[in-house]
Amino acid sequence: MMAARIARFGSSSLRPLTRATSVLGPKVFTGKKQVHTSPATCFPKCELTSKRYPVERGPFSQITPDDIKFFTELLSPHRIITEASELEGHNTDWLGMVRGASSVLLKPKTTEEVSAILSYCNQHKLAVCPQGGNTGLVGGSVPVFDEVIISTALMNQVESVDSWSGVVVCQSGCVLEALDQHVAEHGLMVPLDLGAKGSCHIGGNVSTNAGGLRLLRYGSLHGSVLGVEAVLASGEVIDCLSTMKKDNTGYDLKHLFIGSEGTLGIVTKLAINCPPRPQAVNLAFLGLQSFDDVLQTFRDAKSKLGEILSSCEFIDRSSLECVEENLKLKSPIEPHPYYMLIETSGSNGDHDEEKLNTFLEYVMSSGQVTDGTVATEPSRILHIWSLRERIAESLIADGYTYKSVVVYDISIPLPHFYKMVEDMREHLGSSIIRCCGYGHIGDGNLHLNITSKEYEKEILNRIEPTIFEWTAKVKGSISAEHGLGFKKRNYIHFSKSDGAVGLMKQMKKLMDPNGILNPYKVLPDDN
Ligand code: FAD
Ligand code: 2HG
Ligand code: ZN
Repeated sequence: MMAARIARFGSSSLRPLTRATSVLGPKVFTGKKQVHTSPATCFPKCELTSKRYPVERGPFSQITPDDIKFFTELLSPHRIITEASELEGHNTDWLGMVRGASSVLLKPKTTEEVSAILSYCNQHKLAVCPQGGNTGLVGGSVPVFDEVIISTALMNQVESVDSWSGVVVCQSGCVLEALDQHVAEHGLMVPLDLGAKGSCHIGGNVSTNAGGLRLLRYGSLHGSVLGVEAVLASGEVIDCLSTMKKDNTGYDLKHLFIGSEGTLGIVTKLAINCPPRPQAVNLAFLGLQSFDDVLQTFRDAKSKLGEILSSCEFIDRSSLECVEENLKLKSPIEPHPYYMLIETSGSNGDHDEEKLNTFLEYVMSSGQVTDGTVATEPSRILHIWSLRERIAESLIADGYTYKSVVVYDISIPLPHFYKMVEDMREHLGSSIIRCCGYGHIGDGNLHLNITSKEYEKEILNRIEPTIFEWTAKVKGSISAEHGLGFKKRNYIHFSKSDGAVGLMKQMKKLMDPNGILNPYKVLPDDN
């Protein structure tokens, strides 16, 4: 019995593989992108944010023909969008849960143009909403009312790649996947990977401090980003575009722009430290019977795989069923209550294979893992990754049927990790369709998703603030990697002290005295 199980793992020869292609490339996103370009045919129009949520418009001016004239002269007509049908996708978020009513979108190409736009908007008290790939999940990337959308779509130039140091300097509108392919030509990789790679922009990633699938190995963007160039609300360009790994000259201001979700400045350029692209990548997909087994397997993966462990992801049965049912993807193993993806990346295929096999033999012989498979061919690796990366997309498909998907992205101490899903499922009972959990278990980051038949305030009231109280009680974070945006701003106090929030407000006042940059986002409303 055991020999047969191990054979499933051990028989494959682990071949060197450079994972240069995308798991969820533009092809898959084409479908989703249609939501943004022709929402009426693809997704039911969601209610306006200003109607659905209690929020008051700030004291900003409204756009006038003179403003349009100024922007048109600055950018030329084809880089200013005022057509309602074209704007629709940029007014609506990826989840289809928030919708603004902006009547103008600007597409600058250079830092100087961003500076001129902001300087004008600041003088005329016009609020703005910076937008990258519009894949954010907390309602930060779309206007709440009629803010001017400033898109980085045309700021997609790579300035330099230093293959000695591994540092790439680029504009903020580079699509993550395209940037990764570009640095691959120099034997490097962008130290960030996530399911939205085919659409999200590196500037959006930095502005949200996105975590993703390999934070376990390469750390957060606060470590990988060496330099930032950003434009303040006043139009002043702040050049912190250091390319040095060591630079202790004064306050490290770049960190203010990493994770501040466009509320302190618009990020225009970045310098990123890229590690060498691994030569050998292997991916194991495991089935487990209990959550204790999941935790033990994670601990064993860390100790037995050590430096080659590059990702450790978790999926529960309901999440996998959602991908199987809604996207028709097939699991390579029989149904289990829990699944794990364990990826190794290294420079020596034989060495990695030996280590991975030792680990797998151990977890199988101890009974922690009851089934599994190792992908060695690129196509199988991509298929297995798609089972994990496309869960968010499959839940949206649930949303087509059930009309409402709420996403909770929570950091939680590992012993409590799955208890939260179980408690929430019990708490919500039959009022919902699905309550499932998956995520970056290697970083203690749970994605808890709840789908329901309709958007019902009553259901939301049963989830929030209970879920945040629960998280605060175990000293977790109410936003692990997606940020606060519009939807979570008033819950910040569950994870930050009054003193910390007070200082954040002072910093906002100092850097954006008129509050034009992404208003109604990140910071809580003044009550
Ligand atoms: P947008 O959504 O356009 O904007 C996000 C925020 O950043 C907004 O507040 C916006 O105003 C601001 N912003 C954008 N560009 C700039 C700029 N140049 N300067 C200043 N502010 C700016 N996130 C994770 O952390 N990990 C994941 O694993 C992950 N997986 C995902 C999978 C899918 C399928 C989807 C749809 C989303 C996922 N996300 C994940 C969320 C999202 O992709 C990330 O937050 C991403 O970093 C957003 O990038 P974007 O370019 O789409 O930014
Ligand atoms: C992921 O890791 C994303 O797939 C999306 O962060 C999370 O939809 C979610 O809950
Ligand atoms: Zn995630």
